[in-house]
Amino acid sequence: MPTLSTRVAIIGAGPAGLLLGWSLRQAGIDFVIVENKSREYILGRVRAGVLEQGAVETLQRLGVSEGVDARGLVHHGIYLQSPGLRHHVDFNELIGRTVTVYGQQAVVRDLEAAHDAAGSAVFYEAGDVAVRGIETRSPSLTFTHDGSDYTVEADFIVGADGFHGISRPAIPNNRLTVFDKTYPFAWLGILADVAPSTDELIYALHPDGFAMHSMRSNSVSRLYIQVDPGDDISNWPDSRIWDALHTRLASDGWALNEGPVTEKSITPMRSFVASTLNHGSLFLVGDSGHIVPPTGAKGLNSAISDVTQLSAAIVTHYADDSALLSSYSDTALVRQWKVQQFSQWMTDLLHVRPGTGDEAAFDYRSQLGRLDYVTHSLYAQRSLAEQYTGLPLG
Ligand code: RFL
Ligand code: PHB
Repeated sequence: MPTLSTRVAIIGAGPAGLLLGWSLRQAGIDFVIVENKSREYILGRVRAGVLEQGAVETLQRLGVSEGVDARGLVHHGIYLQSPGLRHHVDFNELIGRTVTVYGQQAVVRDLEAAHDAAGSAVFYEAGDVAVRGIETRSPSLTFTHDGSDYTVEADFIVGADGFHGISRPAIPNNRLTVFDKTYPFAWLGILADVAPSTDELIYALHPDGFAMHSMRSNSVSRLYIQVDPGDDISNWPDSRIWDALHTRLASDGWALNEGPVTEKSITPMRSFVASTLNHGSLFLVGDSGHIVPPTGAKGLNSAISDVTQLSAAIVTHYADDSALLSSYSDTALVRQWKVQQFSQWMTDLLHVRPGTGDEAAFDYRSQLGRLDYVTHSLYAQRSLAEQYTGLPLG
Protein backbone atom coordinates (compact mmCIF):
# COMPACT_ATOMS: atom_id res chain seq x y z
CA MET A 1 0.00 0.00 0.00
CA PRO A 2 2.11 2.97 -1.26
CA THR A 3 2.02 6.14 0.84
CA LEU A 4 3.21 9.35 -0.79
CA SER A 5 3.95 12.57 0.99
CA THR A 6 3.58 15.92 -0.76
CA ARG A 7 2.62 19.52 -0.13
CA VAL A 8 -0.43 19.83 -2.38
CA ALA A 9 -2.66 16.93 -3.50
CA ILE A 10 -4.71 17.95 -6.54
CA ILE A 11 -7.86 16.08 -7.60
CA GLY A 12 -8.51 16.32 -11.35
CA ALA A 13 -6.26 16.63 -14.41
CA GLY A 14 -8.48 19.01 -16.37
CA PRO A 15 -7.18 22.47 -17.21
CA ALA A 16 -7.48 23.73 -13.60
CA GLY A 17 -5.63 20.81 -11.98
CA LEU A 18 -2.87 20.62 -14.58
CA LEU A 19 -2.29 24.37 -14.55
CA LEU A 20 -2.20 24.54 -10.76
CA GLY A 21 0.34 21.71 -10.68
CA TRP A 22 2.44 23.42 -13.33
CA SER A 23 2.32 26.75 -11.51
CA LEU A 24 3.38 25.10 -8.21
CA ARG A 25 6.20 23.30 -10.03
CA GLN A 26 7.51 26.66 -11.27
CA ALA A 27 7.62 27.80 -7.62
CA GLY A 28 9.35 24.61 -6.48
CA ILE A 29 6.35 23.33 -4.49
CA ASP A 30 5.78 19.58 -4.54
CA PHE A 31 2.39 18.24 -5.71
CA VAL A 32 0.59 15.10 -6.85
CA ILE A 33 -2.33 15.07 -9.34
CA VAL A 34 -4.93 12.29 -9.24
CA GLU A 35 -7.43 11.90 -12.11
CA ASN A 36 -10.12 9.25 -12.46
CA LYS A 37 -10.40 9.30 -16.29
CA SER A 38 -7.91 8.36 -19.00
CA ARG A 39 -5.88 10.89 -20.96
CA GLU A 40 -7.67 9.89 -24.17
CA TYR A 41 -11.04 10.57 -22.57
CA ILE A 42 -9.95 14.01 -21.36
CA LEU A 43 -8.47 14.99 -24.71
CA GLY A 44 -11.63 13.81 -26.47
CA ARG A 45 -13.86 16.27 -24.59
CA VAL A 46 -14.65 19.23 -26.84
CA ARG A 47 -15.20 22.23 -24.64
CA ALA A 48 -14.08 25.84 -24.36
CA GLY A 49 -12.53 27.79 -27.19
CA VAL A 50 -11.85 31.35 -26.09
CA LEU A 51 -9.05 32.55 -23.82
CA GLU A 52 -9.15 35.95 -22.15
CA GLN A 53 -6.07 38.10 -22.64
CA GLY A 54 -5.11 37.55 -18.98
CA ALA A 55 -5.39 33.76 -19.40
CA VAL A 56 -2.97 33.86 -22.34
CA GLU A 57 -0.63 36.06 -20.30
CA THR A 58 -0.77 33.50 -17.48
CA LEU A 59 0.26 30.70 -19.86
CA GLN A 60 3.07 32.92 -21.17
CA ARG A 61 4.29 33.81 -17.66
CA LEU A 62 4.35 30.12 -16.73
CA GLY A 63 6.29 29.11 -19.86
CA VAL A 64 3.54 26.92 -21.38
CA SER A 65 2.46 29.21 -24.20
CA GLU A 66 4.36 27.76 -27.16
CA GLY A 67 1.15 26.25 -28.59
CA VAL A 68 -1.12 29.24 -28.01
CA ASP A 69 1.55 31.65 -29.27
CA ALA A 70 2.02 29.61 -32.46
CA ARG A 71 -1.52 28.46 -33.21
CA GLY A 72 -3.88 30.66 -31.16
CA LEU A 73 -6.03 32.96 -33.29
CA VAL A 74 -5.96 36.48 -31.85
CA HIS A 75 -9.37 38.11 -32.23
CA HIS A 76 -9.90 41.83 -31.91
CA GLY A 77 -13.62 41.56 -31.24
CA ILE A 78 -16.87 39.68 -31.87
CA TYR A 79 -19.90 40.12 -34.10
CA LEU A 80 -23.28 40.60 -32.43
CA GLN A 81 -26.25 39.94 -34.67
CA SER A 82 -30.01 40.32 -34.78
CA PRO A 83 -31.96 39.26 -37.90
CA GLY A 84 -30.45 41.09 -40.85
CA LEU A 85 -28.07 43.24 -38.76
CA ARG A 86 -24.50 42.23 -37.97
CA HIS A 87 -22.32 44.56 -35.88
CA HIS A 88 -18.64 44.21 -35.10
CA VAL A 89 -17.67 45.13 -31.55
CA ASP A 90 -13.97 45.91 -31.75
CA PHE A 91 -12.46 45.26 -28.30
CA ASN A 92 -9.01 46.27 -29.42
CA GLU A 93 -10.20 49.64 -30.71
CA LEU A 94 -12.47 50.18 -27.69
CA ILE A 95 -10.11 49.25 -24.85
CA GLY A 96 -6.89 47.95 -26.42
CA ARG A 97 -7.49 44.32 -25.45
CA THR A 98 -8.02 41.07 -27.37
CA VAL A 99 -9.05 37.42 -26.85
CA THR A 100 -7.43 34.32 -28.33
CA VAL A 101 -9.26 31.38 -29.87
CA TYR A 102 -7.46 28.23 -28.76
CA GLY A 103 -9.30 25.05 -27.79
CA GLN A 104 -9.38 23.76 -24.23
CA GLN A 105 -8.15 20.41 -25.55
CA ALA A 106 -5.05 22.15 -26.91
CA VAL A 107 -4.45 23.88 -23.55
CA VAL A 108 -4.72 20.51 -21.80
CA ARG A 109 -2.47 18.81 -24.38
CA ASP A 110 0.20 21.49 -23.90
CA LEU A 111 0.05 21.17 -20.11
CA GLU A 112 0.20 17.36 -20.26
CA ALA A 113 3.29 17.58 -22.48
CA ALA A 114 4.96 20.01 -20.05
CA HIS A 115 4.22 17.73 -17.08
CA ASP A 116 5.46 14.68 -19.01
CA ALA A 117 8.73 16.40 -19.85
CA ALA A 118 9.19 17.49 -16.23
CA GLY A 119 8.31 14.04 -14.85
CA SER A 120 5.40 15.29 -12.71
CA ALA A 121 3.46 12.82 -10.57
CA VAL A 122 0.13 12.57 -12.39
CA PHE A 123 -1.98 9.44 -11.81
CA TYR A 124 -4.62 8.81 -14.51
CA GLU A 125 -7.47 6.28 -14.27
CA ALA A 126 -7.43 6.33 -10.47
CA GLY A 127 -10.30 4.54 -8.74
CA ASP A 128 -12.25 5.32 -5.55
CA VAL A 129 -10.68 8.74 -5.05
CA ALA A 130 -11.56 10.01 -1.55
CA VAL A 131 -10.47 12.83 0.76
CA ARG A 132 -9.84 12.46 4.49
CA GLY A 133 -9.10 14.82 7.34
CA ILE A 134 -9.86 18.09 5.54
CA GLU A 135 -10.68 19.69 8.89
CA THR A 136 -7.15 18.92 10.11
CA ARG A 137 -3.72 20.20 9.07
CA SER A 138 -2.75 16.79 7.74
CA PRO A 139 -5.38 15.82 5.19
CA SER A 140 -4.94 12.94 2.79
CA LEU A 141 -6.20 11.56 -0.47
CA THR A 142 -6.77 7.87 -1.06
CA PHE A 143 -7.26 6.07 -4.36
CA THR A 144 -6.54 2.86 -6.20
CA HIS A 145 -4.25 2.67 -9.19
CA ASP A 146 -3.03 -0.34 -11.18
CA GLY A 147 -4.33 -2.68 -8.49
CA SER A 148 -2.65 -0.90 -5.55
CA ASP A 149 -4.19 1.23 -2.78
CA TYR A 150 -2.53 4.63 -2.51
CA THR A 151 -2.53 7.27 0.22
CA VAL A 152 -1.24 10.79 -0.47
CA GLU A 153 -0.49 12.77 2.69
CA ALA A 154 -0.44 16.52 2.05
CA ASP A 155 -0.68 19.98 3.61
CA PHE A 156 -3.54 20.93 1.29
CA ILE A 157 -6.04 19.22 -0.95
CA VAL A 158 -7.26 21.09 -4.02
CA GLY A 159 -10.53 20.08 -5.67
CA ALA A 160 -10.01 20.68 -9.41
CA ASP A 161 -12.40 17.85 -10.19
CA GLY A 162 -15.10 19.70 -12.08
CA PHE A 163 -18.80 20.05 -11.39
CA HIS A 164 -19.45 16.32 -10.77
CA GLY A 165 -16.38 15.68 -8.62
CA ILE A 166 -16.06 14.52 -5.02
CA SER A 167 -14.38 17.51 -3.43
CA ARG A 168 -17.28 19.95 -3.14
CA PRO A 169 -19.56 17.29 -1.58
CA ALA A 170 -16.81 16.72 1.02
CA ILE A 171 -17.63 20.12 2.54
CA PRO A 172 -20.27 19.67 5.27
CA ASN A 173 -23.71 20.92 4.24
CA ASN A 174 -23.86 23.39 7.10
CA ARG A 175 -20.65 25.08 5.86
CA LEU A 176 -21.68 25.31 2.21
CA THR A 177 -24.26 27.55 0.55
CA VAL A 178 -25.09 26.78 -3.05
CA PHE A 179 -26.55 29.32 -5.50
CA ASP A 180 -28.00 27.67 -8.56
CA LYS A 181 -29.96 28.58 -11.67
CA THR A 182 -30.95 26.47 -14.65
CA TYR A 183 -32.04 27.87 -18.01
CA PRO A 184 -34.95 26.70 -20.18
CA PHE A 185 -32.63 25.99 -23.11
CA ALA A 186 -29.47 24.09 -24.05
CA TRP A 187 -26.71 24.33 -26.67
CA LEU A 188 -26.29 21.85 -29.47
CA GLY A 189 -22.66 22.13 -30.56
CA ILE A 190 -20.91 20.73 -33.63
CA LEU A 191 -17.32 20.55 -34.76
CA ALA A 192 -17.00 20.57 -38.55
CA ASP A 193 -14.04 20.04 -40.87
CA VAL A 194 -14.54 23.24 -42.80
CA ALA A 195 -12.79 26.60 -42.88
CA PRO A 196 -14.64 29.14 -40.71
CA SER A 197 -16.99 31.37 -42.70
CA THR A 198 -16.07 34.31 -40.48
CA ASP A 199 -12.90 35.99 -39.25
CA GLU A 200 -14.25 36.46 -35.69
CA LEU A 201 -17.01 34.84 -33.59
CA ILE A 202 -20.63 35.60 -34.47
CA TYR A 203 -23.23 35.59 -31.68
CA ALA A 204 -26.75 35.78 -33.17
CA LEU A 205 -30.22 36.34 -31.75
CA HIS A 206 -32.96 34.94 -34.01
CA PRO A 207 -36.69 34.26 -33.43
CA ASP A 208 -35.92 30.51 -33.81
CA GLY A 209 -33.25 30.78 -31.09
CA PHE A 210 -29.61 31.67 -30.52
CA ALA A 211 -26.84 30.59 -32.91
CA MET A 212 -23.09 31.03 -32.79
CA HIS A 213 -20.21 30.58 -35.18
CA SER A 214 -16.86 29.89 -33.53
CA MET A 215 -13.78 28.02 -34.70
CA ARG A 216 -10.80 25.99 -33.60
CA SER A 217 -8.37 26.71 -36.43
CA ASN A 218 -8.30 27.95 -40.01
CA SER A 219 -9.74 24.61 -41.13
CA VAL A 220 -12.07 23.60 -38.27
CA SER A 221 -15.33 25.37 -37.37
CA ARG A 222 -17.26 25.14 -34.10
CA LEU A 223 -20.94 26.07 -34.27
CA TYR A 224 -23.77 26.12 -31.76
CA ILE A 225 -27.56 26.46 -31.82
CA GLN A 226 -30.03 26.90 -29.00
CA VAL A 227 -32.25 23.83 -28.53
CA ASP A 228 -34.73 22.62 -25.94
CA PRO A 229 -32.99 21.17 -22.84
CA GLY A 230 -35.05 17.97 -23.18
CA ASP A 231 -34.09 17.53 -26.84
CA ASP A 232 -32.17 14.48 -27.99
CA ILE A 233 -29.23 14.60 -30.37
CA SER A 234 -30.86 11.84 -32.46
CA ASN A 235 -33.51 14.40 -33.46
CA TRP A 236 -30.81 16.45 -35.13
CA PRO A 237 -29.37 14.89 -38.28
CA ASP A 238 -26.58 17.04 -39.71
CA SER A 239 -28.81 18.47 -42.46
CA ARG A 240 -31.27 19.81 -39.86
CA ILE A 241 -28.44 21.44 -37.89
CA TRP A 242 -27.02 23.13 -41.00
CA ASP A 243 -30.50 24.34 -42.01
CA ALA A 244 -30.97 25.92 -38.59
CA LEU A 245 -27.52 27.51 -38.75
CA HIS A 246 -28.18 28.93 -42.25
CA THR A 247 -31.46 30.45 -41.08
CA ARG A 248 -30.28 31.84 -37.76
CA LEU A 249 -26.92 33.19 -38.94
CA ALA A 250 -28.19 34.61 -42.27
CA SER A 251 -26.79 38.00 -43.21
CA ASP A 252 -26.90 39.88 -46.55
CA GLY A 253 -23.98 39.02 -48.81
CA TRP A 254 -22.62 36.37 -46.41
CA ALA A 255 -22.65 32.59 -46.83
CA LEU A 256 -22.04 29.79 -44.35
CA ASN A 257 -19.71 27.01 -45.54
CA GLU A 258 -20.74 23.45 -44.67
CA GLY A 259 -18.40 20.55 -44.03
CA PRO A 260 -18.32 17.08 -42.47
CA VAL A 261 -19.50 17.09 -38.84
CA THR A 262 -16.94 15.29 -36.65
CA GLU A 263 -18.59 15.76 -33.25
CA LYS A 264 -22.00 16.81 -31.97
CA SER A 265 -23.56 16.98 -28.53
CA ILE A 266 -26.14 18.82 -26.43
CA THR A 267 -25.05 20.69 -23.27
CA PRO A 268 -27.53 21.94 -20.66
CA MET A 269 -27.01 25.46 -19.37
CA ARG A 270 -26.63 26.32 -15.75
CA SER A 271 -25.26 28.95 -13.39
CA PHE A 272 -23.88 27.66 -10.09
CA VAL A 273 -21.76 29.09 -7.28
CA ALA A 274 -20.56 27.25 -4.17
CA SER A 275 -19.97 29.59 -1.30
CA THR A 276 -17.36 28.80 0.19
CA LEU A 277 -14.43 27.68 -1.96
CA ASN A 278 -12.44 26.70 1.12
CA HIS A 279 -13.11 24.44 4.06
CA GLY A 280 -10.21 23.59 6.36
CA SER A 281 -7.39 22.23 4.22
CA LEU A 282 -9.59 21.82 1.11
CA PHE A 283 -9.70 24.46 -1.63
CA LEU A 284 -11.91 24.43 -4.73
CA VAL A 285 -10.86 25.79 -8.15
CA GLY A 286 -12.68 25.95 -11.49
CA ASP A 287 -15.90 24.07 -12.23
CA SER A 288 -15.85 22.26 -8.87
CA GLY A 289 -16.70 25.61 -7.27
CA HIS A 290 -18.73 27.35 -9.94
CA ILE A 291 -20.13 27.00 -13.44
CA VAL A 292 -21.55 29.46 -15.93
CA PRO A 293 -23.64 29.13 -19.08
CA PRO A 294 -21.13 29.15 -21.96
CA THR A 295 -22.42 32.31 -23.68
CA GLY A 296 -19.78 34.59 -22.15
CA ALA A 297 -16.93 32.07 -22.72
CA LYS A 298 -15.99 32.28 -19.04
CA GLY A 299 -15.75 28.72 -17.62
CA LEU A 300 -12.17 27.88 -18.53
CA ASN A 301 -11.09 31.45 -17.97
CA SER A 302 -12.52 31.44 -14.43
CA ALA A 303 -10.70 28.19 -13.72
CA ILE A 304 -7.46 29.86 -14.83
CA SER A 305 -8.08 32.95 -12.69
CA ASP A 306 -8.86 30.79 -9.60
CA VAL A 307 -5.65 28.85 -10.18
CA THR A 308 -3.62 32.05 -10.53
CA GLN A 309 -4.98 33.31 -7.21
CA LEU A 310 -4.70 30.04 -5.32
CA SER A 311 -1.22 29.34 -6.58
CA ALA A 312 -0.01 32.79 -5.45
CA ALA A 313 -1.68 32.19 -2.07
CA ILE A 314 0.03 28.81 -1.60
CA VAL A 315 3.41 30.22 -2.61
CA THR A 316 3.17 33.09 -0.12
CA HIS A 317 1.93 30.69 2.57
CA TYR A 318 5.23 28.76 2.28
CA ALA A 319 7.04 32.09 2.48
CA ASP A 320 5.36 32.54 5.90
CA ASP A 321 2.38 34.70 5.01
CA SER A 322 -1.00 32.96 5.00
CA ALA A 323 -3.18 36.03 4.50
CA LEU A 324 -3.87 35.32 0.81
CA LEU A 325 -4.77 31.72 1.56
CA SER A 326 -7.22 32.78 4.27
CA SER A 327 -8.89 35.22 1.90
CA TYR A 328 -8.73 33.01 -1.24
CA SER A 329 -12.41 32.05 -1.21
CA ASP A 330 -13.66 35.60 -0.63
CA THR A 331 -11.35 37.11 -3.24
CA ALA A 332 -12.12 34.50 -5.89
CA LEU A 333 -15.87 34.78 -5.25
CA VAL A 334 -15.89 38.57 -5.65
CA ARG A 335 -14.53 38.13 -9.19
CA GLN A 336 -16.71 35.08 -9.79
CA TRP A 337 -19.95 36.94 -9.08
CA LYS A 338 -18.99 39.59 -11.64
CA VAL A 339 -18.32 36.80 -14.13
CA GLN A 340 -21.65 35.17 -13.21
CA GLN A 341 -23.64 38.32 -13.87
CA PHE A 342 -21.85 38.84 -17.22
CA SER A 343 -22.52 35.26 -18.33
CA GLN A 344 -26.16 35.56 -17.31
CA TRP A 345 -26.44 38.91 -19.11
CA MET A 346 -24.96 37.53 -22.36
CA THR A 347 -27.27 34.51 -22.09
CA ASP A 348 -30.38 36.62 -21.50
CA LEU A 349 -29.39 38.98 -24.31
CA LEU A 350 -29.12 36.30 -26.96
CA HIS A 351 -31.46 33.37 -26.16
CA VAL A 352 -35.14 33.14 -26.97
CA ARG A 353 -37.32 32.20 -23.99
CA PRO A 354 -39.62 29.30 -24.82
CA GLY A 355 -43.29 30.09 -25.15
CA THR A 356 -45.60 32.21 -27.25
CA GLY A 357 -48.04 35.00 -26.49
CA ASP A 358 -47.73 38.59 -25.31
CA GLU A 359 -44.97 38.09 -22.78
CA ALA A 360 -42.71 36.18 -25.19
CA ALA A 361 -43.32 38.81 -27.89
CA PHE A 362 -42.47 41.56 -25.39
CA ASP A 363 -39.29 39.79 -24.23
CA TYR A 364 -38.04 39.29 -27.79
CA ARG A 365 -38.55 42.95 -28.73
CA SER A 366 -36.92 44.03 -25.50
CA GLN A 367 -33.91 41.86 -26.40
CA LEU A 368 -33.74 43.52 -29.82
CA GLY A 369 -33.76 46.89 -28.05
CA ARG A 370 -30.97 45.78 -25.76
CA LEU A 371 -28.88 44.52 -28.68
CA ASP A 372 -29.45 47.79 -30.52
CA TYR A 373 -28.35 49.69 -27.42
CA VAL A 374 -25.25 47.55 -26.90
CA THR A 375 -24.17 47.85 -30.52
CA HIS A 376 -24.68 51.62 -30.69
CA SER A 377 -23.58 52.90 -27.29
CA LEU A 378 -19.86 53.41 -26.86
CA TYR A 379 -20.23 52.96 -23.08
CA ALA A 380 -22.11 49.68 -23.44
CA GLN A 381 -19.58 48.37 -25.96
CA ARG A 382 -16.69 49.30 -23.70
CA SER A 383 -18.34 47.50 -20.80
CA LEU A 384 -18.87 44.41 -22.96
CA ALA A 385 -15.27 44.60 -24.19
CA GLU A 386 -13.89 44.92 -20.66
CA GLN A 387 -15.84 41.91 -19.41
CA TYR A 388 -15.42 39.66 -22.46
CA THR A 389 -11.64 40.15 -22.64
CA GLY A 390 -11.44 39.53 -18.88
CA LEU A 391 -11.70 41.47 -15.63
CA PRO A 392 -8.53 41.88 -13.58
CA LEU A 393 -7.94 39.44 -10.72
CA GLY A 394 -9.65 40.58 -7.49
P1 RFL B 1 -12.96 19.96 -15.85
O1 RFL B 1 -12.48 20.34 -17.19
O2 RFL B 1 -14.32 19.38 -15.74
O3 RFL B 1 -11.89 18.97 -15.22
C1 RFL B 1 -12.13 18.26 -14.03
C2 RFL B 1 -11.33 16.99 -14.05
O4 RFL B 1 -11.54 16.28 -12.82
C3 RFL B 1 -11.76 14.92 -13.13
N1 RFL B 1 -12.52 14.29 -12.03
C4 RFL B 1 -11.95 13.53 -11.08
N2 RFL B 1 -10.68 13.16 -10.88
C5 RFL B 1 -10.42 12.35 -9.83
N3 RFL B 1 -11.39 11.92 -8.97
C6 RFL B 1 -12.68 12.25 -9.15
N4 RFL B 1 -13.62 11.82 -8.30
C7 RFL B 1 -13.00 13.10 -10.22
N5 RFL B 1 -14.15 13.64 -10.69
C8 RFL B 1 -13.85 14.36 -11.79
C9 RFL B 1 -12.50 14.94 -14.45
O5 RFL B 1 -12.40 13.69 -15.14
C10 RFL B 1 -11.78 16.06 -15.17
O6 RFL B 1 -10.67 15.60 -15.91
O7 RFL B 1 -12.91 21.20 -14.84
P2 RFL B 1 -11.88 22.42 -14.74
O8 RFL B 1 -10.47 21.93 -14.82
O9 RFL B 1 -12.33 23.22 -13.58
O10 RFL B 1 -12.11 23.26 -16.10
C11 RFL B 1 -13.33 23.95 -16.33
C12 RFL B 1 -13.65 23.97 -17.83
O11 RFL B 1 -13.59 22.64 -18.32
C13 RFL B 1 -15.02 24.55 -18.13
O12 RFL B 1 -15.29 25.64 -17.30
C14 RFL B 1 -15.15 25.06 -19.60
O13 RFL B 1 -15.01 24.00 -20.51
C15 RFL B 1 -16.47 25.78 -19.82
N6 RFL B 1 -16.65 26.22 -21.21
C16 RFL B 1 -16.02 27.36 -21.69
N7 RFL B 1 -15.20 28.07 -20.90
C17 RFL B 1 -14.52 29.15 -21.39
O14 RFL B 1 -13.75 29.78 -20.63
N8 RFL B 1 -14.64 29.57 -22.70
C18 RFL B 1 -15.45 28.91 -23.57
O15 RFL B 1 -15.48 29.27 -24.75
C19 RFL B 1 -16.21 27.79 -23.06
N9 RFL B 1 -17.03 27.11 -23.87
C20 RFL B 1 -17.46 25.48 -22.06
C21 RFL B 1 -17.64 25.96 -23.41
C22 RFL B 1 -18.08 24.31 -21.66
C23 RFL B 1 -18.87 23.62 -22.53
N10 RFL B 1 -19.42 22.39 -22.04
C24 RFL B 1 -19.43 21.21 -22.78
C25 RFL B 1 -19.76 22.27 -20.66
C26 RFL B 1 -18.45 25.30 -24.29
C27 RFL B 1 -19.09 24.12 -23.85
C28 RFL B 1 -19.99 23.44 -24.84
C1 PHB C 1 -16.27 27.78 -28.44
O1 PHB C 1 -15.51 28.08 -29.37
O2 PHB C 1 -16.47 26.60 -28.10
C2 PHB C 1 -16.99 28.85 -27.70
C3 PHB C 1 -16.74 30.17 -28.04
C4 PHB C 1 -17.40 31.19 -27.35
C5 PHB C 1 -18.33 30.87 -26.37
C6 PHB C 1 -18.56 29.55 -26.05
C7 PHB C 1 -17.89 28.53 -26.72
O3 PHB C 1 -19.00 31.87 -25.76
